[in-house]
Amino acid sequence: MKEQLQVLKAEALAEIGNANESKVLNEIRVKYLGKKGSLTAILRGMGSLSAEERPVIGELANKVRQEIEIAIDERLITVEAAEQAAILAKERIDIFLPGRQRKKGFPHPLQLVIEEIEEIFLGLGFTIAEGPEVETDYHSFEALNLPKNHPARDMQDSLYITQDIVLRPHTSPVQIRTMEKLNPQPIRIIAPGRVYRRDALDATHSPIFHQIEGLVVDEGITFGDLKGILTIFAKRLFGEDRQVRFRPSYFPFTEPSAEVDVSCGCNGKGCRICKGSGWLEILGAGSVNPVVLQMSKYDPDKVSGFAFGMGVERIAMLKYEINDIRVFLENDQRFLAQF
Ligand code: FA5
Repeated sequence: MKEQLQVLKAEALAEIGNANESKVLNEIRVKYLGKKGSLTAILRGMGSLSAEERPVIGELANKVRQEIEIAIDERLITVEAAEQAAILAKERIDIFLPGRQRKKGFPHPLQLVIEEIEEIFLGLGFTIAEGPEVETDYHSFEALNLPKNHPARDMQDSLYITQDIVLRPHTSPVQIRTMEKLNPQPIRIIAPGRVYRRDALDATHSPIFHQIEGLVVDEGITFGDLKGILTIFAKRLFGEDRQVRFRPSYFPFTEPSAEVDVSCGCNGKGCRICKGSGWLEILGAGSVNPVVLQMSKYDPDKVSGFAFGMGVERIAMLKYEINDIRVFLENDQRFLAQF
């Protein structure tokens, strides 16, 4: 039995010496010292020993157990240190590696144009108003002097939700909502927002686009005020050197009505953008029709006003010389990143 113990010790120490992984050392511990291990198996045979031999073998067995345990623990220190070093080497952070660049976001060109126009009008004493995109027929048409069956309703081929509810085809209903809210106070607002029409998508039309409405109501407001404000606006937006011209037009909610053009950047030479005319159309406008004032309970004998409405996409196209409205909807990063 003594010999068996010596052989077991020699085998165990040799295995420990060869082990290079902590996992293997733990397996060796179980193999020799565990409940079902070889040392335990030898000790089970002690019953057959004489009373004198038993304590001698018992002591030897304990010593062998201790020596194997110490050898495993010592070897573990070296092996675990090597394992730790290997992990650190593998996970080392290279602080000189250049970082990954995150792409910065940027505002949409339409947003930039809306903000620029808002800034100009805020500087002229206007405030910003809003209205719903899902509107009543009354606010979209009737109160703007476009009764049911009025031929001018064809001007905006609209998207109806029910007979009386419509996706607003222009921002003009905000005129009515503002008059209802502020009556009888004077008004000086602009109202930017999204509008919807049954127009097919092509280079210059979109079924969803943006307008900016304007409305001024006060005592003694004249067509001259309208010309003054819109001339200042056009020059601030396109450049002081530009000319502004007012052409007679028709809108049921304004009387008289005008369409406003700004001279093209080609200086009348005629180019692709103005299609050779030297002028760019930028908005519709006019003195508020007294019928409209009256319907919203402003007294046309006491106050008068002017209103205007412009298409944001068309203005952005003129400003940035873009010849296809669809690029605003496509979200191509290469296009959007230019602004
Ligand atoms: C109107 O919508 C009037 N409400 C404007 C107005 C307001 C006049 C206040 C007088 C007083 P119009 O239908 O012309 O007008 O549209 C105004 C602008 O919207 C046009 O000049 C154009 O720039 C733009 N627009 C019209 N249809 C489209 C479309 N399908 N896609 C992009 N822009 C459009």
